[in-house]
Amino acid sequence: MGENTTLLCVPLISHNVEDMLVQMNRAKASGADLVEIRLDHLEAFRPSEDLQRLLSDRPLPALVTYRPKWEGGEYEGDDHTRLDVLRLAMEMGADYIDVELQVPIIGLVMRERGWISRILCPKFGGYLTFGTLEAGKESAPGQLTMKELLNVYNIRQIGRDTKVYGIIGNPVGHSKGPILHNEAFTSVGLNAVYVPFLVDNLREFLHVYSSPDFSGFSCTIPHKEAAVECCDEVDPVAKSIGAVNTIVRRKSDGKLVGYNTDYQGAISAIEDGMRGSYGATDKIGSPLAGKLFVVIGAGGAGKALAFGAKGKGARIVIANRSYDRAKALASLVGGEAISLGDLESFHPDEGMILANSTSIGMHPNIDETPISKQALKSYSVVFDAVYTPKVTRLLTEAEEVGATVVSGLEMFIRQAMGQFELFTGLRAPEKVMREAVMRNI
Ligand code: NAP
Ligand code: DHK
Repeated sequence: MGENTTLLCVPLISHNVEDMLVQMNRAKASGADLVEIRLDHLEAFRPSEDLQRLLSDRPLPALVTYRPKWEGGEYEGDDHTRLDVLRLAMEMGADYIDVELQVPIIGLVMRERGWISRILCPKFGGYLTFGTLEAGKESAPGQLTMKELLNVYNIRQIGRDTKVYGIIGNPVGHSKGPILHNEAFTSVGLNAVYVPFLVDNLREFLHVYSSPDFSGFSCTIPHKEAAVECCDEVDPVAKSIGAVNTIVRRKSDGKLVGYNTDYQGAISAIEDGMRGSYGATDKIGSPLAGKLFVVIGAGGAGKALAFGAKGKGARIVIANRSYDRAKALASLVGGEAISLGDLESFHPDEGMILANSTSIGMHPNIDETPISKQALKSYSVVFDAVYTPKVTRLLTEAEEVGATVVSGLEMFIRQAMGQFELFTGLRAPEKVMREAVMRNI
């Protein structure tokens, strides 16, 4: 991948000169190209003395900014004084000064929606992007840290011909996708980057980002169902599930093709869990065949699990908070619908399989669980799609009553491996992807 010329700038927002000088050295050590000295954050600022101390022997080139309140800064004085100070900074050797209306234009968008402007800056010839020394040290909302820019997004390697992939959702900041896919791209030497797209309207997003450079997307809540309608073609299984979590821009004709890798991820994880080990090789027939497979939830993940288990010959029961959705999904897979309340007394078989596909128990509500420990005794295998925390209360209690448990993390890794192969046509680097997730979960 080619190098780029975009500069990495660490914003310094200390309230005194001593701390600003300490942060300047930390910025140098972090790999930054320059620092932004935000004079408007300094308390008891003495222009001549303080600029002298800040600019002499500085370890990095300095952009001097004196941001007024009316532009989101802290300075409340008159503008003539402010501009005089910036002139003084120039005379004292500042490498750059920031004047609100002056070129070069440094086009950056604020907050989570603007993350892509800060990461993809080098791809579009951006002059500069900001990276903070740590979270909480931002000089404007939406700034990423130097570590994220360098180590997660490999920003030094992004160039004009870098292909862009990403996760589309709302919210999207929690996703581990950028960590996992960017490490995978790097490990196979692909000139590509995977970024978070905070999106409200999927159809509008796909219309705006219609360039072939935007090569593929993961879809999460709340866009999986809408994605079925937004793709030019949809894989038959994804169409029957009614949920797309992977969109690929076909190289030959630019068409958007939708797939669902959630169901493969979840079902293969459960099968291997039942065979006693992940990645089991004796894949002769499915251990799900003939079993009673109870799905809690009827959303995107629930549909994937129900259709996936059905395809393996299991008998399906859907339990859901909204009973009408349980009935609709059950009828699609030739199964039975029950209410959440029915779960507690539902044990027509021994050795049943339970799969939670609701967000119950997901961080921060980690004390919640969709079913009592007593009722869990009727299940031999329990899967939880929730993977934050890695071991939910449901899985903890299932293990305590002797069930085999399968984590949503295993589903997440496997659905991502399927996506990687659809994105790139290459075999997924499983070891790299597993280690990347385990380091960051
Ligand atoms: P979704 O389409 O919004 O479906 C959410 C489901 O959860 C619906 O059936 C909903 O019931 C039910 N639900 C939500 N809050 C509930 C509550 N407080 N009490 C009872 N039921 C509740 O979401 P999704 O895409 O299927 O994702 C669901 C969960 O699976 C999320 O936690 C997501 O993180 C996880 N997931 C994990 C992976 C993975 O790779 N491990 C992949 C996909 C999803 P109603 O129908 O009544 O609204
Ligand atoms: C979560 C899902 O539900 C998957 O279907 C997506 C996304 C990835 C995530 O990165 O959190 O493929």
